[in-house]
Amino acid sequence: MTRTLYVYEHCPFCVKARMIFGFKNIPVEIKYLLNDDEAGPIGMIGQKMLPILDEDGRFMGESLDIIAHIDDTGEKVLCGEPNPAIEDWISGISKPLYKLMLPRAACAPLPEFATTAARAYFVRKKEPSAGQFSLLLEDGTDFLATLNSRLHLLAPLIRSEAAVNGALSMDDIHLFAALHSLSVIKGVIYPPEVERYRQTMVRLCGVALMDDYAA
Ligand SMILES: N[C@@H](CCC(=O)N[C@@H](CS)C(=O)NCC(=O)O)C(=O)O
Repeated sequence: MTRTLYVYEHCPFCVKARMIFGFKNIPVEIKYLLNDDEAGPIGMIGQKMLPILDEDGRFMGESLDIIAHIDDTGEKVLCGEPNPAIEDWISGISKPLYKLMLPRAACAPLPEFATTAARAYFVRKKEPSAGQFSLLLEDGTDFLATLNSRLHLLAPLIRSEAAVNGALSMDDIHLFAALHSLSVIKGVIYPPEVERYRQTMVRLCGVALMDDYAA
């Protein structure tokens, strides 16, 4: 069986799909598409949406479907119970995260933005909902303060650096994807428990953070 996962590096849904392969040590080829490549995804699943898993020419979209499908291959690893407080924490940061992450991702040297046209496509598509990127980049102080204070509330919820609730669960998928998005934002301060969790998750799932591009 040959597996290819089509992704954008900045995309949290793509991060989620990538994580399950790392957790389970299942080989997969990661391919980055340009952000303005509409024909590729539409040709595979009928819409311009990543992630897409290609298994020997059979295509599957939707990150949660991909995760469930791969976790059902061999022994399951996402066996832990979710904690509603983690879901609440993630939804509590979604607005400041979205506003700060998108304009920074758009400036980062990510493979989906390898051409000027691909980067411009992303900006054109996201600005109507997020706001003008140049303005968001100029004044994000309040959003950043909110994120940093929320991170202090996350620290006591982390029961183990290798699994937020003590045993790997969907909460780890959702939480690490949010922390991955946060990693492109300069000035985010991670309490020690959160930092240990981030680094351990990188080792376990094999998905690198964007710290090096933080702006
Ligand atoms: N429900 C989908 C959502 C995936 C999604 O929203 N992907 C975004 C990237 S973060 C996308 O491909 N949007 C189309 C675009 O960027 O043009 C999933 O979980 O897989």
